[in-house]
Amino acid sequence: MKRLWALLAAGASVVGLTSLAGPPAQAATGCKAEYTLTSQWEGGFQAGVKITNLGEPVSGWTLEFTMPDAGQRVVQGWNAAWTQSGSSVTARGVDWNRTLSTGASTELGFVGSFTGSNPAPTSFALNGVTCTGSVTDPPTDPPADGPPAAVNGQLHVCGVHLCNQYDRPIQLRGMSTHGIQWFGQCYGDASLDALAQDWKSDLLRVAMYVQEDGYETDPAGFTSRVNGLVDMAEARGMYAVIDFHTLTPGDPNYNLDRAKTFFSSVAARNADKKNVIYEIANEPNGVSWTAVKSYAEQVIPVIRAADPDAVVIVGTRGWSSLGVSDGSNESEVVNNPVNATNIMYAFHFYAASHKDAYRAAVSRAATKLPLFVSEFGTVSATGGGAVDRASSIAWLDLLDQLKISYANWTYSDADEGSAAFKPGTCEGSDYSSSGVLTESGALLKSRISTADDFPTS
Ligand code: IDC
Repeated sequence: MKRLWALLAAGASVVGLTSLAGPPAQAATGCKAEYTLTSQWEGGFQAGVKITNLGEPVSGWTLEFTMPDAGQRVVQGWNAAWTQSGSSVTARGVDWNRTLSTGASTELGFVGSFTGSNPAPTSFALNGVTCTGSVTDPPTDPPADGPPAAVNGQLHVCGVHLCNQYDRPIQLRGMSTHGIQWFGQCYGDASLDALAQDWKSDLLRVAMYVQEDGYETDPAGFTSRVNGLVDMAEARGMYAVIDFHTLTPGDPNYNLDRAKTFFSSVAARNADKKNVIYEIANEPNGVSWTAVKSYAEQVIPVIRAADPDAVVIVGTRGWSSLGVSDGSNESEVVNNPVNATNIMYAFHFYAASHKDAYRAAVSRAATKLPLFVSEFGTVSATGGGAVDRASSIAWLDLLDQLKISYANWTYSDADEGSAAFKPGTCEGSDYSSSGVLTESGALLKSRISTADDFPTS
């Protein structure tokens, strides 16, 4: 009481007293903060902060640091609750990383904006204790080495995220094939080498149309082509999304028996692989969510029976728009989810057609549903027309911020704006020079080839 009185006499505020009366904050006696600028573009950047607790164990922490330039702002962060006041940034630990034993580390990140220069932040402090480890210290752990599927291993859904074998959220960034019935010549060794090595793609989505001269015309042949592409992706350390590319008709139940036959076969054949993700219906359309859910609840058990631990992506109403393109929204899924675990919901968009209202739906839905953008285009929903750069970049920034995995339509030389390569490219063997890329291809290659953030502990 004497001490409190002394504080009051010294002018301590009621707020100060309230915090004194609350649970004592456990102060770390030392810490290290490592800041990495992972990418930067005009007016924006992405950064990671690794904090290591060098003091007593803490169960609840707050990291503070200062942005040196007045124009630097945290736009959105992850793995912590982020706030900014003036130049001072605060990140508070979240449920799964709030406990840090002595010597333990956790990695946070954020997307920021800047107007002037973009210097590294200073004055890192953990629970009020200055982190004396210099921000320029070399990282104690070398960056994850090796191809994406090797580093991350078997994936699973954790909360609303896709998690790797270390139970840490990751984002996969990659490309979708065009219809393999039409563009098979685009998926040989040379093009997949370029995708893995030059593009540093984490995944290949294999779009196997069911109609339009696809699977229904030759089930055994298409099953084997899909398996061949899964193997080619695996050999290059990439994940493979097996896309049962239903489109017309839009009711996936029309293909229910084909889906059961196809997925029981590919799931059994690929059960031991760690690089396979199953996408059971590309774009349901003209059909209710309950019909899609019913389809999913019949196909998923077939996959689980053969391959119990693989992630499954479920298409959503209105061309996988979470219902938005049908005048609905994500609540129909939130209120009536598919009765299965380890699943994600597909969200597709075409940047020139689908803008703020769709981005708002994704921002809302991402707090409640595990989302996977298994297809998107930089152009209009026809797959053609001009690249909408501003909308595409807004989308890609949002997906990066939310750690939502994506595949771009298409890694092909189709004569349409969404294709990454100029027409005729797949008749040759050069997939690497900048001259073969379209505007869309150049944009996606520049985004996908930046360093991944794959935690390994
Ligand atoms: C488009 C192709 C185009 C093809 C058409 C019909 O780009 O060459 O003629 O399909 O098969 C989707 C679909 C995807 C579409 C794409 C662009 O999943 O199959 O590809 N799109 O229209 N949903 C929204 C757009």
